[in-house]
Amino acid sequence: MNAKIFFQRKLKFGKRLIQLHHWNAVLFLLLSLSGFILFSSSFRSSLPALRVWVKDVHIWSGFIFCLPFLFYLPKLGKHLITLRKKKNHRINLYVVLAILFLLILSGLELTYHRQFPPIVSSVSLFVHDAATWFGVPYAIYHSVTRSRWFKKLGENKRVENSLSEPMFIDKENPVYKRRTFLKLLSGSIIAAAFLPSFMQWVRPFVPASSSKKTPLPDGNDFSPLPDPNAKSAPPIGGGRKGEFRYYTVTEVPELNNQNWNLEINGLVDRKKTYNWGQFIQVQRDVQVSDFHCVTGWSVYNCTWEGIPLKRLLTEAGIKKGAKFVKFYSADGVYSDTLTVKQAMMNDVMVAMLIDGQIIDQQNGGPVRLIIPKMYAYKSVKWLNRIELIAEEHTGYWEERGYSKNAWVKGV
Ligand SMILES: Nc1nc2c(c(=O)[nH]1)N[C@H]1C(S)=C(S)[C@@H](COP(=O)(O)O)O[C@H]1N2
Ligand SMILES: [Mo]
Repeated sequence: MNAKIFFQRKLKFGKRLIQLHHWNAVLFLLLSLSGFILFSSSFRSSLPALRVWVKDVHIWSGFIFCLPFLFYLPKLGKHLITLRKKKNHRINLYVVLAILFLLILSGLELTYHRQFPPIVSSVSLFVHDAATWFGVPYAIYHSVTRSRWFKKLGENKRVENSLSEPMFIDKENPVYKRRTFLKLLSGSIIAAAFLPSFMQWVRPFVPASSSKKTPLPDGNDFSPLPDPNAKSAPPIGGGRKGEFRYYTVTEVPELNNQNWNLEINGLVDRKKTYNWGQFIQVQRDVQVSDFHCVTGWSVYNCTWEGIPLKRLLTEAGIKKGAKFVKFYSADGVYSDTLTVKQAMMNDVMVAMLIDGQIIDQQNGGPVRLIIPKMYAYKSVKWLNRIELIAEEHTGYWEERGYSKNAWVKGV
């Protein structure tokens, strides 16, 4: 082939790659921003309805993001040939492709996570997070060090080459030294900016540090504290594995003997209000179960101690017309419902202790609902009222787009 034509084709190929690359950059930015909003707990509480919408945006941009990637893959071989003399560019390409592959694969699993057992989703979420923690700072570093502005700063015009020419690098050249220094500097600045939130993410996965974790200040104040059952302390489940991500759509309520009680009313034969002193007298059971959030994280082997809901409902006497059970939170906002049949499942529990300790304030204490077979958006925290009703009530998250079907596959 004529050398000139060959070179022109190569240029055209390069231009197309650059166009693809720009699309990728825009989509990657959109994905990072929406992903950050989904990850951040402050957005979760301040803009709850936005979250469901942002999740859709994230998933759709993820799908669109795959398109340039699919166009590119068949051309990968050709691209690698143009890079054969640029080792650093090749390494960069492999790193980026590996990150994208992991992000896309885990992202697909998370999109269709209901088809998989929760442990698979836990792994996917971990991979998705880890690839993001590595990929986003890397992408920022990449776009900074390849920007025109940065290159000017390094005054390295003579070192920069066209796509095809072999790179000549003189490591003693002051321009090269300056550029390397600037790269190191920007790399460190970017890494330092991400470090604090990265450490926060990584903590639950480091066994030694999670046990040393100082508990959050607890604004709840109840006395006397319940004596744990022998099966709870030490916990028969051997202690939970994993960390809760504390979620709330409101301020965290501060509860105590005065402002908390548990009401059972609506379509029941015997309405009942328990104050704290009475409530801790009710006979409690202990059960070990896993806790699954629909966003992909789980806490395994929780030893819960509390009152089976069935026992409370049977005591209150369910009237004929009652078809649903509505659960209220002391936060005044959150609620959810089960059918009476679901509410009578043996493992639905009004829980008061976890692993032998009273459920803390952030975790929904003193009393929260536990429904092991369903996603945790059903398990109302700061539970203070159980009402038997005739017509279905739509729960907080279901109203905002979560599925009414909350069954966890394979549990
Ligand atoms: N009152 C109240 N209960 C709630 C929520 C909430 O925001 N408010 N979030 C639900 C969701 S989506 C999950 S995953 C679990 C989280 O429990 P945790 O905050 O103890 O980890 O609580 C559920 N119960
Ligand atoms: Mo959740």
